[in-house]
Amino acid sequence: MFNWFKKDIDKEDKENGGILDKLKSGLAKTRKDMSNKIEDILSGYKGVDDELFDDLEDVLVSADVGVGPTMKIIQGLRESVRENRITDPMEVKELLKDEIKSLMIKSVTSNNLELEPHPSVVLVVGVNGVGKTTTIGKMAYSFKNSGKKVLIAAGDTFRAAAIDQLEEWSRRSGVEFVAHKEGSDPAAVIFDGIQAAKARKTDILICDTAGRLHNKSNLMNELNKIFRIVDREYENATKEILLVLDAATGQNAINQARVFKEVANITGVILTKLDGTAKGGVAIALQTELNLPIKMIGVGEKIDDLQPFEVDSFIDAIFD
Ligand SMILES: Nc1nc2c(ncn2[C@@H]2O[C@H](COP(=O)(O)OP(=O)(O)O)[C@@H](O)[C@H]2O)c(=O)[nH]1
Ligand SMILES: [Mg+2]
Repeated sequence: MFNWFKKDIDKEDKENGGILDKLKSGLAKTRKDMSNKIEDILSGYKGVDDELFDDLEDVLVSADVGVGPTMKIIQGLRESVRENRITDPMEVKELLKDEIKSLMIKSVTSNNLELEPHPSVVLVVGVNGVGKTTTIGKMAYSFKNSGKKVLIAAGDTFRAAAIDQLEEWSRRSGVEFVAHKEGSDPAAVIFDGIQAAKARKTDILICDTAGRLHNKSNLMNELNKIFRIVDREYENATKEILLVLDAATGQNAINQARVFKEVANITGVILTKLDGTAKGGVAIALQTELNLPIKMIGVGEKIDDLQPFEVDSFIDAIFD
């Protein structure tokens, strides 16, 4: 498994306030919403009955967990309450957390980025404004800090500003950068990125892409050209196709994921902007309803505000 951080996630990192602390503060809005509502419900009941389950169901659905996953979670919860002979409503919360965790874990094979063996190529896709370029900057920084040789390719050639923005991130993260002029063919940029990666013995090539999602066939055409180049020119590279989604868009993020999943073999999701939203529950829907592994999460705009996704710590952070 690729060692994402130099430090263990559980170990306190005093300099930046600790990874778990940052996760908790990044998820504060979701926690406030989800956890408070659940506690209000549980404290309002004297026993565990059907009405309590219905109320919990409403909270999950309103937190963008999705109707399908919510049904499964509540069904599982009912069974485990029965099996464990739980009569105190306050004990239901831990069981609910366990249900969500186990459903998430069994819905995907792994939440780890698969970047080895090197060389590897990471294609970053998603609609405009979700945080692709920012996330690439954060990833580049993180990979570089773990000792990797990284190169980024500016495959969003639609606006000059997008190329400049990525160049700025490459400067900040201290990694190399390949770009063409505004308006040039994105596939040609990726081609050059691959040649440069080979020549420079790069471990990880990260490619930005344009996010103009006019319609499905347009999206398919743009991505296909890039996929063909990568397959032809970098056949043996380990590949990740990461879909970036803005958590704040809730159901919209789910819809975008459906479209991209139909078009491309998405290997993972990066869920951004969790710090500004109470809709963190979309992570549960993405992973359990669409079987898309969340691989990383964005919890702020700074260069170190990107974390590997881990079911246990994520669910603990939104419930405790
Ligand atoms: N608060 C917050 N803002 C983010 C995060 N990720 C990206 N952004 C902001 O989202 C905006 C759009 O990001 P950008 O990378 O340009 O999106 P792109 O169009 O997909 O490349 C920028 O203002 C970023 O600073 C995050 O995790 N948290
Ligand atoms: Mg961009």
